[in-house]
Amino acid sequence: MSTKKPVAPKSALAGTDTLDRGNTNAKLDSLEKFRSDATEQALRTNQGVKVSDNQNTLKVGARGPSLLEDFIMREKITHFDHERIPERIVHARGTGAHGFFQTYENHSVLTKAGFLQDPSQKTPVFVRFSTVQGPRGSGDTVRDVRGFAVKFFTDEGNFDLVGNNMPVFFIQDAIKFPDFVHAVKPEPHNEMPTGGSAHDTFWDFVSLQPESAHMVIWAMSDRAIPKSLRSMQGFGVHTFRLVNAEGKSRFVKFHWRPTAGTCSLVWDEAQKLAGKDTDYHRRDLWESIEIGDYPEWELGVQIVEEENEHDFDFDLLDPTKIIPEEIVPITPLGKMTLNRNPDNFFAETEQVAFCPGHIVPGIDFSNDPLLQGRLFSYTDTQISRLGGPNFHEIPINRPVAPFHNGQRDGLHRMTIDKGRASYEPNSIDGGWPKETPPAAQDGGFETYPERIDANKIRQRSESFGDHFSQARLFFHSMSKHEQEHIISAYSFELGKVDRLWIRERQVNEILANIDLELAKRVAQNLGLPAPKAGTVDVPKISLDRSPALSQANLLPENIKTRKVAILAANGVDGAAIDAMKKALAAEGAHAKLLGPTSAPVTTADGKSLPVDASMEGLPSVAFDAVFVPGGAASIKALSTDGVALHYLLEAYKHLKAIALHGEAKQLLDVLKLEVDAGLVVGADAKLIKPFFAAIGQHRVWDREPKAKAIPA
Ligand code: HDE
Repeated sequence: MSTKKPVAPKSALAGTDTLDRGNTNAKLDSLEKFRSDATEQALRTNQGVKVSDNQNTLKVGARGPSLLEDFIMREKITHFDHERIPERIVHARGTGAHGFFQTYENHSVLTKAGFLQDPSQKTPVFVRFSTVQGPRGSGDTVRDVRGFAVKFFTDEGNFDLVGNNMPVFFIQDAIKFPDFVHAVKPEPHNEMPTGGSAHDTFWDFVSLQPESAHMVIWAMSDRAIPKSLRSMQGFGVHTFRLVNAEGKSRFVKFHWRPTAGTCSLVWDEAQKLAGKDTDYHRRDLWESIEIGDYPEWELGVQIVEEENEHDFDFDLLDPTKIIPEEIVPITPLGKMTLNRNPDNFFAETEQVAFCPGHIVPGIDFSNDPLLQGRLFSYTDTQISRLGGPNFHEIPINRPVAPFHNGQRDGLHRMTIDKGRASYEPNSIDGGWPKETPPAAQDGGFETYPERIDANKIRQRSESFGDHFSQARLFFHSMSKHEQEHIISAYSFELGKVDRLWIRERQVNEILANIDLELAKRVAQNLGLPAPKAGTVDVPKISLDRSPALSQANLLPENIKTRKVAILAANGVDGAAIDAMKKALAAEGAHAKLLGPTSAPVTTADGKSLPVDASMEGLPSVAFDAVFVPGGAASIKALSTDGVALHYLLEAYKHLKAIALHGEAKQLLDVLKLEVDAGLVVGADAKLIKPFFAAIGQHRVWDREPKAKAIPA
């Protein structure tokens, strides 16, 4: 419930003047003038006519028929009839935020891209995170790949880094994308399932297409159920080029690393959240930004010199492969901070149009055949989604750099071009707008002149032929609990596949080539005979393990942004609540006080404490940890309150840190639980250290075998 009074802006169109866009660029004003605020403004039609009655259609008498003449009602209904646009064919469910990017230092050795030169310059960005499979209204926490698309509004034009939270992809050639998407999308006859890949057509396709093996194991890992959007890594996936002012090109892979660490939900938690809070991820992002807890990511690149292109046991152009960080470490470039929520979901998050082809001088493509196909697809899809070729004029898509060319007209053209010549060369408008020759800095875009001498053929390079060694590397790089989660995920998904031969093919022809033990465990869970050997010779690669792939190694060294539920009933120890809240705030973590109902609770010393919500209103799945303060009467009440007991058991099952203070220790007996590394008991000061240490570990993985016995 908001208690804030709305504040009127200085002028109708100046609503954002006071907002920190993290932007030092005055050119952005051209974009901001599209932002509108109706505070203290009269209700008017789209033609600017003031409306006197917005309640009644124009009628012949109070009980008579309506008149076609009512232009106000017709304008309103006509607009309403067309308020939906086609959702994205993939990545339909998304959420966006504004922010800025700042380079750490001058990277002119690597690239001439202007936004990577001056550490004092803030480049505005708009980011859209998404799931891939589900429609716009689907749940946030389903098992899926997440889109991670960033639009940099640079002074030299827009640069879109349209990536995912996984570093590889399902297919190697763009021509297979419609097949893949048709297979993963809900089945054509009944439009099920919504927001997941646990169905026949997906597993039919991937079991027939071994190049998907590596990406599918990522999708069956914890990476596919991220804890929050701010705790996801991002990857450009393809190999790109960075080109410096001397024209020297290097291959790069882009990486986003969250400062909040990389971690995930547990599966039961993710499934429950999909029902209890469909908006879980977008709410977390929104609320973090509203309270000034700005999510941040470091942008980095893995750099490969041109002459080292062929030094690897995979092809740099193959998007189903990573360059292990142990072989080529990441060079940090700068940091992105998201600090402002959109004003309007539709105008900004829905209408934003990304395209991997939006690049600036100093960045260039590689010949990755998946990337090459994407360069066509994104502009094409906007034409039907956003209704024509002028989508770049929609405020959220407009570059902050000026744009002038001979492109005119078309649906929804907004620019009123004054020139008479919409062609080049011309002598009527003085030859303007003119080309800018490429130059070291600030010149026109020039493609890197890669030499190619080859035949025109439809063929996949033999160097793309190994589909299993990196899937194996991924599995072997996981910690024990991560491997168990992967086994469970394959078993769950394949268990939903009706056709036996698809289950068998995935186990025998894909999993057995990744790892025989993995295949045997999944076979056992599906009641299939265990495979005895793989079906292909998987090449031995230079690395057996890549620790950088395991999320167990990607946690931050703090508990910043973590959320703790405090459970209380009448008679609670108020001082214990204060002490815990203070200690959490000092670490940048957040606490919410929850009672049996939404009514305030009374402390043992008679104070009335307002609660943030009832325990049912904010279930344990919405938190990282639970604290139960003492107070004899409060603990007595909680001991017989089914919702409170379920709260604690569920947090325990989801491997969360739980601290039982003072009399709350009695709950151990009631719940039949034993103290462990994350279930701690004690008095204030003693309790805080182990409790915070457990929160810092994200989840109590050692508890997992025991927690299985707790009913879901
Ligand atoms: Fe996309 N993808 N994609 N994709 N993709 C789209 O463009 C496509 C691929 C990604 O928040 C579409 O505007 C093809 C890889 C993100 O608005 C469409 C191929 C990666 C988003 C499209 C790929 C991505 C999209 C649908 C294979 C990670 C959401 C709506 C050649 C590197 C962007 C739209 C947003 C969206 C095509 C594969 C990431 C149809 C043809 C690989 C994050 O154009």
